[in-house]
Amino acid sequence: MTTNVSLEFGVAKDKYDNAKTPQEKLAALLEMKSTGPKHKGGEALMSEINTKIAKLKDEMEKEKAVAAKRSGGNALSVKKDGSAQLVLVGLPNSGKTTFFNSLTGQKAVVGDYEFTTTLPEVGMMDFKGARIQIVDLPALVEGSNDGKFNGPQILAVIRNADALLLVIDGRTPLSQYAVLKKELNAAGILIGKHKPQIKITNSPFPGISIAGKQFLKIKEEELVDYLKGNGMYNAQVILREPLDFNVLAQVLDESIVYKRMGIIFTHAKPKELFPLGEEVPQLVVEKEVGKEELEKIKDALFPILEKVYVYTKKPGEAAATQPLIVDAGSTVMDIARDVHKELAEKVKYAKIWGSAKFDGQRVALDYEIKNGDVVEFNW
Ligand SMILES: Nc1nc2c(ncn2[C@@H]2O[C@H](COP(=O)(O)OP(=O)(O)OP(=O)(O)O)[C@@H](O)[C@H]2O)c(=O)[nH]1
Ligand SMILES: [Mg+2]
Repeated sequence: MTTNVSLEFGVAKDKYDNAKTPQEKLAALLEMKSTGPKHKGGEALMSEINTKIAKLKDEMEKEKAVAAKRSGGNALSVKKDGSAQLVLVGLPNSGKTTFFNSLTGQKAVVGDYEFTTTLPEVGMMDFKGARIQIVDLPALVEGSNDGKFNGPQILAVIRNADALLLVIDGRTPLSQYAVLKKELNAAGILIGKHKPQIKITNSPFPGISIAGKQFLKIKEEELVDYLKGNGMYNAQVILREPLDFNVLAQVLDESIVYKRMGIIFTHAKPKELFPLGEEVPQLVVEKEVGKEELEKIKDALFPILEKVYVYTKKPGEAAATQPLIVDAGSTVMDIARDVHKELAEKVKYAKIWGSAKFDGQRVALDYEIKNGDVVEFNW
């Protein structure tokens, strides 16, 4: 390498020469690539760097696959850990790994070329002292569901997630969102909505009974015919939201899953946000997220997990400093069960600081806990 190079390039080259791990080597090479000579005389050098990057990535991928095989798993599968799992989903180069690094404090490799990430990266996000697992995935593309670029394996991880973060380049938000939605829907993953509040179950009693008929958007006979057409002659239908043929087909399709989501816009603020309602937080993030901003982002994203955080306490002692993360809608009893079977057996009532009318208010075991509550178990 005899070409005249910049100071920054020299620093990057030093890093490369001293790199110990393949990750460090790759990071240094990428830095060399971005600071290297752009003039004609530098072409040979740049091509040498590109070859090294390609080779290294290849080796790293093989190594990861071998490690995964040894541990008995599929290289693209992810073991759940922490209180909940949030998965990053996006097109190539949208900024998934950059945001993953912000959330987890990790230094996974970021690159200005497509498919930098070829295998899932897993990290932990600290949330008020509790741990939430973040998974950075290889990109989805048009055709993922048909098998392109490990699409089916990536979609399998998404299907299993507690909630999704769509990472979208704010410069082309509509087209990016359209591709993601299409691929997810094709894989039976419906985004941004709850499972419909509709239950259709086989019943031991003859005939088809329907509760909540005011929600029927099709004729009652049509519903009955449809169910019979699907082999359900004895069934119980409970409607708590509008039912048309479309929803009916979704409810009966057991392969469909529903995922709550948030949207992260990178690179630029989009002209306007998507009309998705308050249920879907939409945030614009910078490449470098400041500490304060990061806490705001975490608070804004937490609700999509449909969990609440609570601090448990014993009488006469201080409250725990780390919260417990439990399903939204959990009662005092649910939380006692989460803590210990024994506690669930002996607890008689709780005192609540936070959502109760006054601090230390005594509540029954079916009291529903809200975010940030302190719960003191008494027996
Ligand atoms: N200006 C700007 N650049 C960003 C932002 N987020 C990421 N980038 C840049 O966009 C490029 C791609 O970032 P990555 O984080 O590697 O994107 P990715 O979605 O993980 O890409 P793949 O792993 O290839 O799918 C890099 O050059 C990043 O530095 C952002 O918010 N603003
Ligand atoms: Mg990536």
